[in-house]
Amino acid sequence: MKFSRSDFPQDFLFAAATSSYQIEGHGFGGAGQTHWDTFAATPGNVVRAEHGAIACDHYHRWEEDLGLMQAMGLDAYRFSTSWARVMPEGRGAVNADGLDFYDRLVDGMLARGLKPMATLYHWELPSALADKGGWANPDIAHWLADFATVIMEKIGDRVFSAAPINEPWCVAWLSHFLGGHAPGLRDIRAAAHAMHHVLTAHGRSVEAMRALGVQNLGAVCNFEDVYPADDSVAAQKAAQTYEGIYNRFFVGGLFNGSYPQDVLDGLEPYLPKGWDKDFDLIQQPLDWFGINYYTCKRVASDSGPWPSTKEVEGPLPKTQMDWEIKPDGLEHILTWLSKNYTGALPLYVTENGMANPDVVGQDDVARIDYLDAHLAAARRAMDQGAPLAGYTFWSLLDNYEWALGYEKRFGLVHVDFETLQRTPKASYHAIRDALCR
Ligand code: IFM
Repeated sequence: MKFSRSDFPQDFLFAAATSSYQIEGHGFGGAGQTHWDTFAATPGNVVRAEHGAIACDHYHRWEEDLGLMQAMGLDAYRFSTSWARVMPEGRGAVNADGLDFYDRLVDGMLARGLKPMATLYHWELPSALADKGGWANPDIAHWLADFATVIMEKIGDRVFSAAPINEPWCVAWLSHFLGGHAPGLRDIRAAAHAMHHVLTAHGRSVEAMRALGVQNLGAVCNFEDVYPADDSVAAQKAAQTYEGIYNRFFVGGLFNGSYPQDVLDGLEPYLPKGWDKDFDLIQQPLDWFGINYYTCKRVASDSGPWPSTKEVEGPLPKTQMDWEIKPDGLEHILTWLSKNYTGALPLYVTENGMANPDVVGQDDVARIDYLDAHLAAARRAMDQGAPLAGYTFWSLLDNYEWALGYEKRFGLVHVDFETLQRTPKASYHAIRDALCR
């Protein structure tokens, strides 16, 4: 690796991230059914109908996994809490084993010098709440805030930071408009409701956690570096619409107290009644903002109703996900956000990494190069004034990549999904060495 810890300020945090359903093994410990279990059980939704029942069995192997991060020299661990593990029906009864699991996990992090960075919701909605309309139901704001209270009463005194929801675009648009994630809807009204409720749920949960005295609260959104696929006016308009939905809608709500007009042009008729009265709730003061960045997108116009956009393949080298590798997109997103939305608020790269079809013992050059190039881009953004306070590798382990099953390997540590054996890859060793320098 070309980067070293000394390239960054002394208090800059290096972390690795995972999420509950992707690694824990949802079949263990009395967790309730989630919409991902039923989405995966429905033919055609997930590659080979793979699911998270065992995943990496982190539920039983968490000590080994924390040990791997400690040995790498990381400062923090970004993990998520499974709502259905803690509250199997989403509301009401609490599963003591679930709460105890996160209690042990947080103590385990602290004992190993890892700062716990918690995300409340990383996509596995309890089925009982999905039955009630899930993210399309306005009550989800209260349901998530109640879960926030239950889990944070247990671990909130010891977490370094907390954010309610990972990647609102995926929770709302990908899952309710594009149909690619649970609940697999393709419905603009459900999508518009989810786009708004993901932010009201964020606001209520931040409010609930503040009331408990939980410190260092933030939000985490994903961003893509978006370009028109060609020079036409139509492609420019399509790219602007795509970029509005993906990059500007959620930060508009969180930091400006409004949604971008070019998105409202298509979405407003489908938003829930009274949406424009909710911005005081949505705009809770935050202590930091998290950016998940992986790739860029080329967008052309498409026939059919709004948003009339389609993605076009680009020329750059691609990862196993077929995502173009565009490190300066991270520099662009970080500087654009700090100039236009977040100002002096500390920023964290809360996810960045690449999938590669790794085989144990094979070199890991592509991942090392990818990470090095993105860390250099993050450093350049800092030089231009972006107040970046930390960077998080996605992901510690190879894991369940949602609708793409176990095939796409994002880990710094290889997982054999037959034996569950963990084997650190060359990128793991390279980062460990870089963090000592
Ligand atoms: O695996 C996902 C993660 O759950 C959310 N951010 C993107 C990652 C890679 O697709």
